[in-house]
Amino acid sequence: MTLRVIPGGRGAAATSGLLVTGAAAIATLAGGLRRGATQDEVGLLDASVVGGPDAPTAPVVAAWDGRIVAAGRRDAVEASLEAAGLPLARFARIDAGGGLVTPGLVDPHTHLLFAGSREGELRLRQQGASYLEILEAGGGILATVAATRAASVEALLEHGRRWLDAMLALGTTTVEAKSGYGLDLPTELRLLEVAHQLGTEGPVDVVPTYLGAHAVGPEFRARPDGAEAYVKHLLEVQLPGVAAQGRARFCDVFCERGVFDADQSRRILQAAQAYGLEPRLHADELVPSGGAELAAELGAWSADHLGAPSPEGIDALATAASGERPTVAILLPSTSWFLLKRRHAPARTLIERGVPVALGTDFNPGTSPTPSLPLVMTLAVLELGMTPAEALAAVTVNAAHALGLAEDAGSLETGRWADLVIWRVPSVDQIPYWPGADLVRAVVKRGRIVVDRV
Ligand code: IZC
Ligand code: ZN
Repeated sequence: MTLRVIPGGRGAAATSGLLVTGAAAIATLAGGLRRGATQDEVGLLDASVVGGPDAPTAPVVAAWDGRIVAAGRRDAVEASLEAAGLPLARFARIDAGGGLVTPGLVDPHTHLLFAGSREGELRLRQQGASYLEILEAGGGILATVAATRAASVEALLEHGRRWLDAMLALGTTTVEAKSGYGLDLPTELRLLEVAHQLGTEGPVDVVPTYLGAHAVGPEFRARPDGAEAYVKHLLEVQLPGVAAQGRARFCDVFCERGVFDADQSRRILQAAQAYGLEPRLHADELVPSGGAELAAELGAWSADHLGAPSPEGIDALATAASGERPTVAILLPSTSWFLLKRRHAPARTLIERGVPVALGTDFNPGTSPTPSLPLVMTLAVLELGMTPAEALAAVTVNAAHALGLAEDAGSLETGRWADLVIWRVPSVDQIPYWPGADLVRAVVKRGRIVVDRV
């Protein structure tokens, strides 16, 4: 059995149909954003109750022109396709081989683009150094900034392709990618342009986010008013440049004690909103910093990390959760794990309070060098106390909502992109159960088979 990641981009999108048959079950994730008790509902179509994967009533998914056109009982789907003027003869078939079928996974928080690596920091942490101490000493984000500024566009593209391929082979079909390793306008623009280009190349969709406020830039750090001077530079130079370039959809800020405080984060995100860049935040990753409160106040698309939110911050997210478009809590357990933390995000409290929870890899060279959402699901189950079904909803429908892609990604419903994973295991519970294993049988992106291990 060989792994094939099949190249090809948007232009090669399917012009006819694909029918996925032979599934043990299909987790459709239909029905919209999950919160509270519904976080645990995956919309399962189960073949075992209708006579097995090859029964005429077994569940199938049909795609046409890159979008889902039907999901349900095979006999009913086939009849509806014919009735809609889509002859079955125009559908290629793919056999799920008794595996589970889910939507393509959505990774809503990555720092995809960087140069270099930071394995030395792991040793420093084992010896007792903290994340912020390493940053203050000129390591951490600043080390990656130096390497990234020196990297060519070609090198960044090559790096991006390498890791997007790795993510795709693990089931991820849509990725958010932050800038933030430039901290000057030319490099931030270069990172956003590369992210955009990678998405255009496909097959993985890439959503670029501007994160100029990832750390105070090296040119400003020696000054007594360094943080304020850098915020002024962000507002007067970087933001107008990023807005004029037009690649970023979102603006993110690392709101954390010792990085940007809540007041600075508010000013940056409000200025970004005025340019049409929508807010999301690194909130309370390490200590309570007012990040969750600010995310709720601004109606941010997401509050990310939440390793140490205040009780008031949780209250604010819970209040926002009853509104029309709640702020999604994007939890990143591979980061707290890699930072040797014993304390993780309060996933159970958030779910019980009705806050929609998503999960991401936080892929980055310092605190989470893993491209694997299935591994993150395992950590969510083992360390955050989430159920496998809650974790699956967190990397599909809720992650898509957190990126403003609810109409396109995250569920197997009519009209969504035909992005799906065929797993080599038959149940949702088995995805987090096999940590680090090779569980993907095939991946379909916009109706095309792009990974095929059959
Ligand atoms: O490079 O350290 N937390 N940003 C905020 C990171 C982690 C990435 C890094
Ligand atoms: Zn991050």
